[in-house]
Amino acid sequence: MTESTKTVCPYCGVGCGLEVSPPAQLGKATHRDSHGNPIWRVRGDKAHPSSQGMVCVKGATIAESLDKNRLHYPMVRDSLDREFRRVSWDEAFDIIVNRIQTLRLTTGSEAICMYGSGQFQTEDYYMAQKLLKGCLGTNNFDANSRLCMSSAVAGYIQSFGSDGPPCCYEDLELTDCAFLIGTNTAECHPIIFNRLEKYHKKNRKVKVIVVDPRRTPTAEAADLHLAIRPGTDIDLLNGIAHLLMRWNYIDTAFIDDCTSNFPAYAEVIRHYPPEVVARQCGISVEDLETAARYWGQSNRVLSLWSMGVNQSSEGTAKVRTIINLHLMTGQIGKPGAGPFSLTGQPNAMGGREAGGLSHLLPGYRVVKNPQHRAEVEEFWGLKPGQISPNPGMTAWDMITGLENGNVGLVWVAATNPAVSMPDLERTKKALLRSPFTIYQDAYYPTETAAYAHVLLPAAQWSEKTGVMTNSERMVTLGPAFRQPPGEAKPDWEIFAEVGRRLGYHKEFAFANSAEVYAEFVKLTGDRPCDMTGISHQLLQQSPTQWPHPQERGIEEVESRLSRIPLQGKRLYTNLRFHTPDGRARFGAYHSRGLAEPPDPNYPFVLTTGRLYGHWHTQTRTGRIEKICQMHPEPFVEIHPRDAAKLGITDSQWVEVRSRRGKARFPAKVTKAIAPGTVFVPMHWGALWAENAEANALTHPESCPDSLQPELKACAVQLVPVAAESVVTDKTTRTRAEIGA
Ligand SMILES: Nc1nc2c(c(=O)[nH]1)N[C@H]1C(S)=C(S)[C@@H](COP(=O)(O)OP(=O)(O)OC[C@H]3O[C@@H](n4cnc5c(=O)[nH]c(N)nc54)[C@H](O)[C@@H]3O)O[C@H]1N2
Ligand SMILES: Nc1nc2c(c(=O)[nH]1)N[C@H]1C(S)=C(S)[C@@H](COP(=O)(O)OP(=O)(O)OC[C@H]3O[C@@H](n4cnc5c(=O)[nH]c(N)nc54)[C@H](O)[C@@H]3O)O[C@H]1N2
Ligand code: SF4
Ligand SMILES: [Mo]
Repeated sequence: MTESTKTVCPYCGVGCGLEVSPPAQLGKATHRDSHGNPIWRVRGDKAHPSSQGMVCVKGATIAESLDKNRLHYPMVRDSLDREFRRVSWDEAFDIIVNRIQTLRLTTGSEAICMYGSGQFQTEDYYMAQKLLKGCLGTNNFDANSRLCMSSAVAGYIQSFGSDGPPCCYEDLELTDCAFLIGTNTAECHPIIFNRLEKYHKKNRKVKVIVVDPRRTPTAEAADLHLAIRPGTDIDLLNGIAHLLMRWNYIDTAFIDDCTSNFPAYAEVIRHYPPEVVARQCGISVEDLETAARYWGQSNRVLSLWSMGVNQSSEGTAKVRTIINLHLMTGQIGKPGAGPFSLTGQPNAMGGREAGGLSHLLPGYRVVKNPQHRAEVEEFWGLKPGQISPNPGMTAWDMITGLENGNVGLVWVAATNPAVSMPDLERTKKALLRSPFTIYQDAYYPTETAAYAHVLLPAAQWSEKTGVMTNSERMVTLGPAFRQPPGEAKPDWEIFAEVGRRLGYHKEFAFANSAEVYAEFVKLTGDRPCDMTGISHQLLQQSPTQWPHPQERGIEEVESRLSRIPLQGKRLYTNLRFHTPDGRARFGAYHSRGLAEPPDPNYPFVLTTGRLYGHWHTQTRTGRIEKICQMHPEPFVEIHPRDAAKLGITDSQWVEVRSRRGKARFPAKVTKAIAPGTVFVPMHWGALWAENAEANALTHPESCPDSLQPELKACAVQLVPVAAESVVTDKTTRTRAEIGA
């Protein structure tokens, strides 16, 4: 084969198009990794509408990670202190199905749960929903997206009556003012940042504002950087609103015709005068006024946000407070404007469409809505009442469920909770108590494998065919173009086989993922995320954005959805929303601050996040030389003033302690971090460094609406310690060595 394949990058939610060609091409030298394996060539797909040929270092090097440290065969063990033994798929399926049947007969399905991932393809997500929420009758399916964008989902639903980011990437090149809050776009959504940067450089009148306690590469490029204290976003946003109101930059016609609840909001923002807000946020009144002026004087304002907003105990309130600013100034439903949540994972959006959180059902439906449940039951051919009316366990509920004995089986797929969950000591203890853990991953070892009774080898990107949706609702097909290693199987096939063995033959009679997708899209008919016109066949021609109803149905569907236009790049262009009265709702929120504010014992706020080259828990990027050279070791960023007070010098070792645990890092003394705040990257789990886990320190306190944990802030103390070395010999360590 010499032809190239078009696909989508499996890392971040930008969703860049890639073009991949086989290692050996006639007349050209084969590119090999350090083990001599031939490496597929990757370049940007110039025809992809989202990325236009651009890629970042992660996408460009993805092929180098595909063959290293893969899990090849199903493995089982009776208890966590035993060694794994290789078994056939048949035996693994028998063991799993027996466990599930026993639990259904004894404790009931509510003791069964699955923790999945925004790195699933939509087909994987859909099969898992049908298996758990449909056939087993438990809503205990949650995904790592709970830790990622559930606040954005809750905020959109509360303000607009439905989930769904209303903007598109073209807006980056049409705006007059980009307001980036809680997002390090330059490192985490690099191609979105490139598009904005290029446009900003050419159009100096365009303003870029960045709100982040760190001076990130994103903040470096801004016209105005507001280095607010962590957890003061609502103060800032209400403070901007206060000034917009005072200076009469508000759009009264829009407020009157298209929104509700403005009076309650107006009452709240009255309490946020500039002097109070500036003090609270730790910024100057001038900077606050400049931000409000940039916003108020721009014809088109686009706000972008990600984890600095969502990962908060008031995450939903923060999202709604951003949306409020758009509503009060009429900045929505037009080119270059709108509240744009950037999704983190490559298919977090597909997960939302397929109902991949414990309170959702496929097609932007919710578990609590009786009509939604009835529609899905009927479609799946289940008896009425089969879908439980109760939202299932969230990711953190599964941990507490293990603690209190309510969970009898936990099935983890495409996520590495032994690194990425909050309060790791508690998480690991709970995992150790699990009666039965299935772990389905592409790589071995990972930190979570140490807690599994059954390991199932997953085929990953390049080895399975499926669909992903990016931040701008662009749907792209990722076709298989290589064989999976050993006996690895696509996630959806594993779920479907378990379904058949549980007796649901008809429900899981799919020959391929195109058939799975075809069934899934039918459930989106007449829904805000209507994609009934999309199929694998259509996507083979080109990626496409939703809404995308079947041609013949568009007008009919539009009229049923109160004439909300169902095609086009932007949502809400007719200024009608999915709420019962068609109006967008203002949310009226006072700032509540951090769940665990600093105090004399724990005087610093720790914030955590990402670096440009690494992806989360390093299962791929830790095996790519170029990336490891870029980011050789973990560190803690400390402001020079704080470092001087504690007698800490650059590169000196520091122990960071919270109420829950501790970790050690070399200090990076830098003005890039606000005084009183320290930053640690999340990428170094127990396999990759000694005691450098960010989540040894974090807490699980969550937003009451979205149930998303506040991974962005906890109180810590800093203690200088003697020098030592940190980075370990990668993947050769045993279970005992990683503390399992
Ligand atoms: N290179 C790389 N890119 C990625 C990923 C990766 O692992 N590596 N992961 C992907 C995923 S899943 C996600 S979710 C996204 C995350 O993308 P981002 O959200 O951009 O990344 P983070 O580094 O987690 O956090 C962003 C910023 O929030 C700031 N912050 C902390 N506390 C506060 C606060 O109280 N207020 C405000 N305004 N800001 C605050 C932090 O200082 C940090 O710079 O990245 C995606 N892209
Ligand atoms: N302190 C702190 N903690 C955080 C965050 C933070 O900002 N700070 N961010 C949170 C956020 S936003 C996120 S998204 C999470 C991410 O945290 P995780 O989800 O734990 O991170 P990953 O390393 O991406 O894990 C994905 C796993 O899926 C495997 N995999 C890849 N492809 C496939 C496939 O096709 N099938 C299967 N079965 N497996 C596959 C990979 O090998 C890897 O083990 O971390 C959260 N934790
Ligand atoms: S920006 Fe995101 S989607 Fe694009 S190449 Fe980089 S990691 Fe992949
Ligand atoms: Mo994420």
